[in-house]
Amino acid sequence: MKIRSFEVYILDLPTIRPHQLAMHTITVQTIVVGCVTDDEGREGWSEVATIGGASYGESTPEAIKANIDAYITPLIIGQDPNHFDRIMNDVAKLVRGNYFAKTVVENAIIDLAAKAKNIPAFELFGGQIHKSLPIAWTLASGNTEKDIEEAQEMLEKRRHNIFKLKIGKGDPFKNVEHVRSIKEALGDAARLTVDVNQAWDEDTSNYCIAALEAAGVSMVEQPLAAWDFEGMSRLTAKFSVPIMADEAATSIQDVFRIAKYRAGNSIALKPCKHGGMTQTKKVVGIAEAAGLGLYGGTMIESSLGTAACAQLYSTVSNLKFGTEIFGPLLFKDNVTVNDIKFENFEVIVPDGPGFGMEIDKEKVKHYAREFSGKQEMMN
Ligand code: MUC
Ligand code: MG
Repeated sequence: MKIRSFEVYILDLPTIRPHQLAMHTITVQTIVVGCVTDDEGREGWSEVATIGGASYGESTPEAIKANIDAYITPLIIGQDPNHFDRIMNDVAKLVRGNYFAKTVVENAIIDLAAKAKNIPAFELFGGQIHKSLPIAWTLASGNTEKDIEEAQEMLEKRRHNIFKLKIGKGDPFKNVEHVRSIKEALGDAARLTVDVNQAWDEDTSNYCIAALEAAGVSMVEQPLAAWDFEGMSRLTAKFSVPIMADEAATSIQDVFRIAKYRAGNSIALKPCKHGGMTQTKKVVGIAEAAGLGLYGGTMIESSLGTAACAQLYSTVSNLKFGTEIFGPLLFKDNVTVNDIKFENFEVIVPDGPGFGMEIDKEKVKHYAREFSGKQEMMN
């Protein structure tokens, strides 16, 4: 079994409503889809999502595709997909950083290797511990009344009872009032967390986190800039509400530093940030050893990327904060034939071969940028 080709597509998927973060409002989400083929004609598919071009992180969709095409694909052609860890170790010797690009590549190879064995990918990571996982929804319409209505609808439908509020954009003090109003309206029926996406300085954080704690918020994600480990450390020591590292928690070395200096007492996992599934399991190990709480994070992937995250998170024994892999529910359309199921406040982990998803090539074609010149697999 040998890798024959690797193709990368950039897709733009419209969302059902604007999704407002500190640095960008998503109306169309850009995902990067990878397809690996082997010499027997099998395929493996993968996806990572990016937010707001270069405004959220350094890995833009265009750079992910360019770096895979130019630097990673030549290293993996002819390799045996079953040895994905060895392949990615070899890639790491010649390609620095580029975690999102490495995730596209490793995930597609894993999907292929698992499908060839006719097993779900989680079997390659120790097997499934959870068949379903608690699932948060992000309220990010930018309007308090709309957010309350949306949350009440989710509670009634028994789809979500954990809500994350994106509060990095605009006046921090008004945003704290926004959180307080939502908490008052929902009461004990829901758990509320907030994500600041690096938008505050330490003084603002000191004031606002105290107010959020008093309002009954149950977790504060990335209040300070990703580089500010010392500030995160001081906030973690000062407050009893859990402080989560997200943008700061990328490489396994960064996560080790967070653990060592307690620059946050919990970690948002995202395979794309860490460089793939194998690296994510190492992050889990560091966090477990250091007693850090874990969260099954998202970059707002569509059904394909969400399935991969769900499968990996299902192998983690304790996700203290549950997951937020709601991406497929925010898109008007998805790129797989089958959908991810959400019921009873949980996401059901797909358990078919590979990531358990069947790709819809017509949809990939439809949403892909610059389709001309695509290779035979898409015909
Ligand atoms: C982030 O920063 O966590 C996850 C959920 C959401 O609404 O935005 C993302 C990114
Ligand atoms: Mg976050």
